[in-house]
Order: sequence, then structure tokens, then C-alpha cells
Amino acid sequence: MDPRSALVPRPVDVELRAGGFPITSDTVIYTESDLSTAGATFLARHIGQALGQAPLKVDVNASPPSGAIVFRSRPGGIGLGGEGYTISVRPDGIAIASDSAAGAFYAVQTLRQLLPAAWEYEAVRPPGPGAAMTTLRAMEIRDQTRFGWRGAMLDVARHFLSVDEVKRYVDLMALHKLNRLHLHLADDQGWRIEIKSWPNLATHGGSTEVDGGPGGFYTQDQYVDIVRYAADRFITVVPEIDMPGHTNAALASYAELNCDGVARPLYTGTEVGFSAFCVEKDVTYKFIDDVVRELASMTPGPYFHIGGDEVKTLKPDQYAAFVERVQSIVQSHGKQMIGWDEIAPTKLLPTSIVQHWRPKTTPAEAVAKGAKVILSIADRAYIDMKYAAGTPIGLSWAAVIDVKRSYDWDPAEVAAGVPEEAILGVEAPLWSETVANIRDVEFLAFPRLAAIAEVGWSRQEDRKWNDFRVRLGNQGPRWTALGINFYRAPEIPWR
Ligand code: TNX
Repeated sequence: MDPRSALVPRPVDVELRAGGFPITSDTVIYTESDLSTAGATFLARHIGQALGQAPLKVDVNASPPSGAIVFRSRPGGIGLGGEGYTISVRPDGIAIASDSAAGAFYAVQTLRQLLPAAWEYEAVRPPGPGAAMTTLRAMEIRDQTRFGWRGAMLDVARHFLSVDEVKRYVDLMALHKLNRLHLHLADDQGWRIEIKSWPNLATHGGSTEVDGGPGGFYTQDQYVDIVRYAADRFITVVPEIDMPGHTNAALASYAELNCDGVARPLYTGTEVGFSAFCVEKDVTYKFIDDVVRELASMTPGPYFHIGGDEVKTLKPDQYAAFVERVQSIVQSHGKQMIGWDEIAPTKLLPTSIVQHWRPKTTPAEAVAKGAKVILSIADRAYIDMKYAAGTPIGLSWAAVIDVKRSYDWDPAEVAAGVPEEAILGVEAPLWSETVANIRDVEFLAFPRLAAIAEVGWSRQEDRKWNDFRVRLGNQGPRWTALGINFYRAPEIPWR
């Protein structure tokens, strides 16, 4: 196969050369500095898995011998942005260069897609000792990302996902160079994170889910574990506590958060818009301050998402005053506020971020005042939508989204008054009203999550649907080896 048709997202430039580099069980991996340890270790483990042995050895060595795989960082940099990299495959070795640990990691994800798909499978049959395992075609790759925000959102509130399920999603995100995991941690149907100062949130508010299942929550230790696991794969976790609406689970856990002082019953349906915090009570802000403080202290990333969507029971001035007050709480705990696009008309700090989701609206007003935008337009990027009318799970209020629809759009053209410079990137939300477990998640996410990953990474002029569908089809064997329950979309030539 032409190596260029193996890659999603598509790199900026791949030039094929004559010859190739054989990888054997004797191949050694060197890094010139600690910068590339994560990438080198990942590659060493990946090759080790294919050999059915312990990972290959990784050494730090400023002047490595030829015949090796070498990670370098060049003084003065390679000029490909914070996450860019180059890979040079020559008959006498492979050289990988980047300015950051993330760049080295993305180079390895590219190499991984050039290596045999069967290497993803834990029970792969090892070759004989010293035998060539595979030969990589000689080539020069140069790559950099279009956007710095390449996200995926999991709604663990409507249906809970276990720590292992979330880690699995993190692993799959990394394969396609996604770098933000937004966790929707609280909604009407469940509160999913332990808050020590308000313990009923998790124990009561987390005790059910849509359709009345047992729900669940992450202890703080488990949350920290997820954050660390994601960080090891260069993915920043963005916690969301949706407010002032979508708060029934909190309103059920603490009576004082309700204006009438009466706790609400737990909710397991799928209506939206009926719940809201009592925005006139001081205790509401004491509560929010405690929640933001505890979550912020476990979140090394700079972001805190306050939701802010679909509030049907407050007047516009009540809503705006609430958002502005919560914005200063978030800021006081050292985080940047993100909110769904309903926050666009409020008074935003220059650091606050609008997540644009409603088709036919635009956050232009906030952009004009300097706000930055994450694009999650529901009729393109919502991977909880059905692929086709007959898709067994998923919703269809925004659109039916086949793979082409999720892929074939330009972020810079999608909202009036939101030019490229205002766009941080793209994110694919997966709401879980109809999604009960990781197999359902995988079915809706693959292949569309890979399409969104390329929308976020690759230059517009390099993205052509007819080329993409072939490269996507070539992911089939790898996804199969990884055990991904992906949707075999009929418009894709699956290999
Ligand atoms: C709208 S998107 C919502 C969610 C639903 C989703 C279902 C957004 C900010 N709010 O509460 O789960 O539609 O697609």
C-alpha cells in the first residue's frame, strides 16, 4: 500500500524515496534528550508487543549509531508549531524531530499507522529471533497541526462510563492525534464526580442514570488517575459541571439549592431545560465555589467548563448575571471559563471560550469582543446523531450525519463572523441519552471521530473527501485489531 493512504489525519507532506528501513528485534531506539521519552517509550512498547516480548530498549544518547530509530530536538527548532514533527525514514535509520514531547508522540502515532495493523493485537504471533518484522518504505514526512484544540466530549452523566471505558476512549483518541477530552460530569440524570465538601452529590446524585440504571461516579483518586492517563497521551482533560440548568442531580442531592428549599426527585428521563439552580441565593455561589475549587485542584489543564446551555426557566438578565458571577469564581481558582454558545451575549473575559453548537446561530458577537471559539456544530460534529435513518442508536434532532457530512466542511466557513483566527479548533461531543456503554460509544464515534480529528489537524487544501474515504477505509484492519466496534459505513471502501 502507498504509505500516504495509510494515514488519518493526513500529514502536510510525505515524499517517498528509494529503498527502505527494516525493523527487526535488534532495532534500537535512542533519544537525544528527555523530551522524547514518552514517544520513544510508546514506540518501544508497540514494537515489543509485535515481537511478543518486553519493550525494546530506549537509551538516551547524544551521538547514536546508524541503523537505529533516533528522536532529536534541533537547536532553534524545526519551525512546525508546538505539535509538529518530521520523520525521515532512510535505509540506515529513522530520525524523528520535534520541538515538544507532544510532537514526538504524534510522530510515533504516524509511524504506528505505517506499521502492520496486526501489531495492534496483543496476541500477535512473534517472528523468529532476529528476523525482519517489517520494512518501512523510505520517505520524508513533515507535519503540523492546523488547530491546537482537537477535542472529544464524553457525556458520562446521562449514562455513566467506568474509568476503564474512559481510558479506552483516551487510547483511541491518541491514535488520531486528538488532544482534549471534555468530560460532561454533571447533568439532570447524574452527578459523576466526588466532591468532598458536598458528598451527597456523588452518593445520591450519582446513583442513577437514563432509564434507571445504577449510574456511578468517579472518586477523586479515580478522576486524578484519568487525568494522568490522558496527560501521558498528551490529552488535556476539560471538566464540565453544567449549570445553571441541567442541574437536577444536584437539586435532588441538596434541598437548599432549590428556591423553594425542597429537594427534587432523581430524574431518569431525557427531557432538557426544566431544572435550574436558585440564582438569587448566596448558598448557590458558595456551592459553586466549593465545586470549582475541588475540581480545579485536580485539574492541571487551564480550563473549566460551566455548561450554560438550554436554560429555559431564567430571565436573560438573571442568566447573564449568573454566568458573569461564575466566571469570576472560575477565574479566582486560576482557570479559564468555557461555556456553550448561550454564554456569547454575556460579559466575557478575554480568556473565556465559547463552544459553538447551535447550527443557524453564530457567536459573532462574542468574537467581535475578542472571545475564542471551539466549533462543535451539532449538524456536523455531534457524533451522537444517527448515521442514517435506520441507525439503531443515536438521536437525529440536529441532522442525520453520515461520514461525508462529518468530514466535508471548513471550520473557517461554518459560522458568519467567526474567522480562522478566532477558532481554537473543533470538538466532537457524544451525548449519551441512547449510549449505554463503550461499545455503543465506539459505534457512534468510529469512523466519525477520525473525520473530526482530520478536520482539526489537516490543512483545508489537503482535505478531499475522495482521498479521505480511501485512507479511512485503510484504518479498518487496524481498528479491527484494536477491537473497535466501528460502524462499517457503506460509503467507505473498508479494507
Ligand atoms: C443538546 S448540546 C444538549 C444536550 C443534549 C444534546 C443531544 C447541548 C449544549 N445541549 O443536553 O444531550 O443536545 O444531542
